[in-house]
Amino acid sequence: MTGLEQFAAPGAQWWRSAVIYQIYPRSFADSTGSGVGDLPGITSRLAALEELGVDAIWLSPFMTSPQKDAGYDVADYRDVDPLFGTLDDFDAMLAEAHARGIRVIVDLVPNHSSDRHPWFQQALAAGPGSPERARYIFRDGRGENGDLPPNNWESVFGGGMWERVVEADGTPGQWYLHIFDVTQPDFDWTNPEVRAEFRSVLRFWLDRGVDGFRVDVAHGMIKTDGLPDYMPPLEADSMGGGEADVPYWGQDGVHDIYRDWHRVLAEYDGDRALCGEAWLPTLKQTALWVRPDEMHQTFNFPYMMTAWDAASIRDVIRESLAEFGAVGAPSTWVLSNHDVVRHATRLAVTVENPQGDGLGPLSAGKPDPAVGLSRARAATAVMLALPGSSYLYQGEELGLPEAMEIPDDLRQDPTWFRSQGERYGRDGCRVPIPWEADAPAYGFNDTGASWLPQPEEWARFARDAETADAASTLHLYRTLLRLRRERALGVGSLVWEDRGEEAIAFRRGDLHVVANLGAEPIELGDVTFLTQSEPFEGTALPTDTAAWFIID
Ligand code: TEU
Repeated sequence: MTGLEQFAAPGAQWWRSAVIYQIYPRSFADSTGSGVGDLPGITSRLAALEELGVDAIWLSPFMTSPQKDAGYDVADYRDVDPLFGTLDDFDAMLAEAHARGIRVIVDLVPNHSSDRHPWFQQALAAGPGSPERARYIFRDGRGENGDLPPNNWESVFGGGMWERVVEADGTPGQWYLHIFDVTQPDFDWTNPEVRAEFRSVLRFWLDRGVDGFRVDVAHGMIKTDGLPDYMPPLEADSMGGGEADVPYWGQDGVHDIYRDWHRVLAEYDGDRALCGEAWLPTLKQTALWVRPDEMHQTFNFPYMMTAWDAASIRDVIRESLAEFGAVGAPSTWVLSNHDVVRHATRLAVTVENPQGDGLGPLSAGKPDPAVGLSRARAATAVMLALPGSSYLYQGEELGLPEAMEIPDDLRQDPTWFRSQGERYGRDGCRVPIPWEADAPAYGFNDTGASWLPQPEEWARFARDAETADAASTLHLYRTLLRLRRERALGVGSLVWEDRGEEAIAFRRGDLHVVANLGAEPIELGDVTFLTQSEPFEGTALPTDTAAWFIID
């Protein structure tokens, strides 16, 4: 038995086939009217997700944080930030989700903490050579007076990866490493104390009943010994795509950490799962994160980053099934998240747009929104027919595009600030989502406040408007998810079919799936449609359209 056939038992290990919906708490639903979403807001809107038909939700961080990187800078791993509510609110949300048959995954950020974390404050106070400093990566500077950074690494958000501190006596002192913002110091994961602390954090949330963790920067926690100089090649993107050996990405040492965590989760009932956020250049490398004793899932970023081109998409699907299958793991699939341009926009951008650059008022290559939306709907119709687990990002079920016209003075992403406005960053995919066409803030709250401005034309994407429209993106998602469940498409294998160079075509049992990425219609013959990504007459599949059908 090879590949995915072995996972044929429905219900076993839910994460192998689950559709997992990413909630970005600050932009989902706001119960207080502050302009930032919160946990009670999520609880109040869970019915909509049950109706949509997802198996689980993943919540981006809601733990105590100064919010310098939208919560990916955690100051207390065991509490809820007052912005989002309380631990009681979390427990209530979890109970309500479970009552509706929805599992809950929380985001764990172990690569770095906030500089407001007590450990980092203690490290600053304790001084060079102390056990407190040894929890982070402090080094003396280079040069005569130590005023040059310890090496030449560059932060993912722009600028250098080191910050010099002022010692307790007021003199310029050591430097600390931060892969991301200066407020996000990296932990030293070779320190057993750090390992023990995170085992305890895992248990804290497992004891509360969470079903698993999405692990942030799961490729970054171990750095090459000696921290050697390294400069990314110019053509590389910010997450290390295309680079072979980067001293802070994908180091072998990370795997021990996940083996350790695997054992912690295995002590708990109910198939708790780890999903890694590991940006790696190849699928072969990515699959190392999900060997049988490590994580359960890892994001398929090569799939997400594949251009709208039939041959490339067929290849990445084939390779994903082969590489993940070879280590006994399900493939995952994802088209959008809070770090990338929404796929209803991205798939029609007409120039190169490196991940993390985002799109803003002055960007080149802005897409035709109608083309983007058709491609996005077709892409999702392909994705939800694939065996394995799929991730959805809040708002994509409404067909939301990237918000491309956010004024400069309202931007929030540290990428924008650290690159001096050269990269717009990720705010455009993080705008609060619309619920009601005619309500303040489109029903995000009842005051109209919103931490990022909502585009004026978003009324037509509101959930209530789409509920009333049988041809809406929301109805398409509901139908795809219902059929996927009825036909147990999350498990099993696929058989490729030939519908020409410009098509993605495969069969799942008697269900046929075809997407047309070419300029000419594709004649499908005598078929009965189960669903079409875009309604069309007759049996010729139009450009940028996908269909699920049975052959008569
Ligand atoms: O992202 C990790 C990561 O390497 C990238 O996605 C990166 O943030 C992006 O490419 C910048 O252009 C995770 C989180 O998903 C992201 O939101 C956080 O900012 C980051 O970690 C730091 O915690």
